[in-house]
Amino acid sequence: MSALPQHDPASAIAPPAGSAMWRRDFLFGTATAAFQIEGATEAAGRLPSIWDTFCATPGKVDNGDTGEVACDHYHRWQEDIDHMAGLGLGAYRFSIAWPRVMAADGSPNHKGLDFYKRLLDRLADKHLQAFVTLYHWDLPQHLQDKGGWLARDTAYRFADYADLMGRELKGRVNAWTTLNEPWCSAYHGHVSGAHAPGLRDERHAMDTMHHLLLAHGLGMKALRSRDAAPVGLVHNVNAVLPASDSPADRRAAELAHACANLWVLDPLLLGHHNTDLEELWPTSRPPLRDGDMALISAPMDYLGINYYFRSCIRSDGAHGYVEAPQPGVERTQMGWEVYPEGLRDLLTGFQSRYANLPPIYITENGMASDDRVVDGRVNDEHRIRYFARHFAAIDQAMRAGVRVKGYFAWSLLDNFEWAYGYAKRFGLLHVDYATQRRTLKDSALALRAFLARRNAHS
Ligand code: IFM
Repeated sequence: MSALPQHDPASAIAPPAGSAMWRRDFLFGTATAAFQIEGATEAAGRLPSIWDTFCATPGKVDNGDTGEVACDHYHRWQEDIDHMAGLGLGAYRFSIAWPRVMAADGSPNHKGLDFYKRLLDRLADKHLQAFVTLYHWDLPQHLQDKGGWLARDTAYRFADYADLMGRELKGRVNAWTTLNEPWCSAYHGHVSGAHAPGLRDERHAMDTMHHLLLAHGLGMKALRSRDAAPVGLVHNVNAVLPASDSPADRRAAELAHACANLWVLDPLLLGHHNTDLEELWPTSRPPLRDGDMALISAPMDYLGINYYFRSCIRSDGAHGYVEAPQPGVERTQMGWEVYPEGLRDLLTGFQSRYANLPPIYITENGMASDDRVVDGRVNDEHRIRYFARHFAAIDQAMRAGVRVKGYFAWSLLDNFEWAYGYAKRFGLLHVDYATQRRTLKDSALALRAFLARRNAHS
């Protein structure tokens, strides 16, 4: 059994008094992704994904970790949903594994689909809204073998998948997300090579992003033809600070902002690609065809924002930028700076830049730390402070007029943190990977106490 923290846990984590986040119609949830938690990578006809291949390639993932077992959520999903309900959460954001639900010929894999149908039905029983992401990076390997996101055809295969999900899961989903963090798929998957499929070439940048965004547009259209639930996309945003006041560093920071934030948001919300990127990647141009931009910029019902950190940026002396080490700032286990005000500033900045900014959900925010169970308890007061400070920043953005409708903590469980394997722990629940035992961290207990107080007040 986990003990409650000594201090008043609800007050320690709560948003400021009077915040709209105290109202019951502001949604609180947690988020996960299929490959990071499910395990059972060979169950019931699941096909290999690019992340299975990447994990099997020596040197790609720390410690040689794989997704084969992960948090064994494929078998423990009922217990995991019970935990969420016990915390008093109102929603769960998770992703469907494309290789689990669709055969290589495009036909449905009903055994795989049944897993998600059961999950969705239990979420509804427990009054948890389901925010369902179609693509959180686990592209079927057979599509990678035909070019992956470098091939325009993959966008059409994604539309087929979206159409199938809309047909099969119609009426069970509260909100659809086409893509999670296309920035990471394009940049880490195809430019830096840190993520699957591990390609490293800046000439891939605009091709992959354009095809991903096209997949979003086509997928959103397909979903809307099948189901009435709102549809959006989730983008990871970063705050950027110039390392100095010099014109070169300030320009470098502008380019970093264009790359991190506007590369995805301008096409979606302005209907054109951001031209600063031509300075950054002179050899990469989007493979635009007639009609693409109308699909890509079709109005979304909401925008999902994932926020974790700020980067300090200086010029690299040429046309690019590099991160400048900034000593003395608070950092998480990932080495990411804790800077909640960055979220507020980005949200208010987007509100000014985009006249058509849709309502926003914070679809991920959280921190990794080296959490341990001691006498049945996980003391993660740092995470409680982290959440409280980000709630305050979101509240300030809302008071400045940004429409934020909900917040999803990353993550429900400690899980497979991609190229870092299992060493980085982001969960509200600690996972002992040897036994699969879940332990509520103090942050989970504090969130539970706050939600109980909120429910009692409203
Ligand atoms: O674990 C990831 C998640 O899959 C996508 N957003 C960032 C998280 C932390 O790195």
